[in-house]
Amino acid sequence: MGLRKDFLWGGATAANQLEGGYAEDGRGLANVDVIPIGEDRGPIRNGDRKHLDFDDEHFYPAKEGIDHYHRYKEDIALFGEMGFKTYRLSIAWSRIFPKGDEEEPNEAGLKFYEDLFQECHKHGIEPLVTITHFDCPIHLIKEYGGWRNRKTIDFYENLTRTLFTRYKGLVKYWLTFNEINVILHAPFMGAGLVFEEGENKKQVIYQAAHHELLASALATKIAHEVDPDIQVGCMLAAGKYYPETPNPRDVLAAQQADRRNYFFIDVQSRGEYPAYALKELEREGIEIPFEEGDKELLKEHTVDFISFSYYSNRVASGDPESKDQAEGNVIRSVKNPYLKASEWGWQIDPLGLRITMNDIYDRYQKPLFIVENGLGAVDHPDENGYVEDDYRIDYLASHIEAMKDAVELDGVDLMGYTTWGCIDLVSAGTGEMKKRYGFIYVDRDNYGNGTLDRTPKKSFDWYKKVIETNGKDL
Ligand code: BGP
Repeated sequence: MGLRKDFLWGGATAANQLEGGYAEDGRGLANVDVIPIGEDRGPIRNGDRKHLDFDDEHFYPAKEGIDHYHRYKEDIALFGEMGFKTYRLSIAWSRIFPKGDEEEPNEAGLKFYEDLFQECHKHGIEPLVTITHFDCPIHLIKEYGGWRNRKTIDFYENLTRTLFTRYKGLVKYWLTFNEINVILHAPFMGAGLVFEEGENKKQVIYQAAHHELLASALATKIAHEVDPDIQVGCMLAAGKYYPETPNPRDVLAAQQADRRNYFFIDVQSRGEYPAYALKELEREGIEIPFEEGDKELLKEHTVDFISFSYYSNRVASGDPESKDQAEGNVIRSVKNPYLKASEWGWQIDPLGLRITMNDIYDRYQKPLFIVENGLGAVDHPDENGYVEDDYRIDYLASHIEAMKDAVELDGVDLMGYTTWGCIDLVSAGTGEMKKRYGFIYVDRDNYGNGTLDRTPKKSFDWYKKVIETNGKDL
């Protein structure tokens, strides 16, 4: 009993939130680069405002991130010191194909990740790589409209074939799209979508989603052809919906909200569009641009495992009266009166992790991988830069406890657990540095000031012990 002997403990990051070096070694501009900090962030992320270049009025945190591009060796050494078995990171598409539609890749970009993967292996760390984590070259958006255009599948195919071939033997675990369901809530960030005035957004979103789902299946096919040892996963911003009350109206609302979320994974894992989605889209006059061979591609190349992020479960109400809303990971929902919340209003629900794991495992019966979980908080370093982050330790310990229960008491097959933002990085939601998740403090403020020095926090030693004891000593 207990977690697998080869349980993959580690941490997770995303290229655009930590690398910096946005214009170095031939890298092109991406959607995530041009999402500024401040009040314009929301409308731009949502695709409601066209903003495809830098301007002097804004600060763009992704430009420099935490300078991981130049300091990755130091960072990976610290991960190694904690005993990480895996490190989840993402590729910046525009480092490999600066515009996205070139035939030949940029060697300097390929080399950067090759060196980084080798560095991981030097420390006994297995890379877990997200191919696109909210990342689309700007040129593809300007020229083709991002994922709304079916041609983007060809460019992604070229990207993935290049990656699988080049990194054969170096990377075993791949994820095709980070939080694929985020396309519903932040379509510019999720899929490079910018809306024209008056167009049917839902039509554009589901058309783009169809293209992403095909691209994901195609990548899975190519990965297995290039190297049968590769395992490919999908990635969901998870969080089960509780009905607000036992009123059947609320129960139905929760079921519908769950389905809207699971739709993507239903396709990626079961290989076909679920009946409930086809009915809803038909009712609303949304057309999915199926072409010959699409159904077979989806059916034949389903994912090997299901990965997901978990920050909190959600609440649905069938009552049309508006309710108190809680903030959350991209998605807001009705406030749960039984839960406390983080400084950013995200509700904290460790038991919900067990509930979500059971729900996903019941639904798909494939191995699960928790690839994001953590507490965004303001840290207060002492004069030596040391942070006593007991609040973070408490959060993580209670979630790991619930995760172990799902494995040991409920029988869920779990491959691993990577905490979000294992080193402080830029927040995807707010663009801030002060919202920190890391075991390692980075001296950097919201507007790019600070030495960028790295200092392990109290949680660093705690997590090291957790890994050493395979989750026994919390
Ligand atoms: C997920 C993203 C991450 C990450 C995390 C925390 O949605 O996959 O990129 O940022 O949430 O969110 P935030 O940075 O808004 O606190």
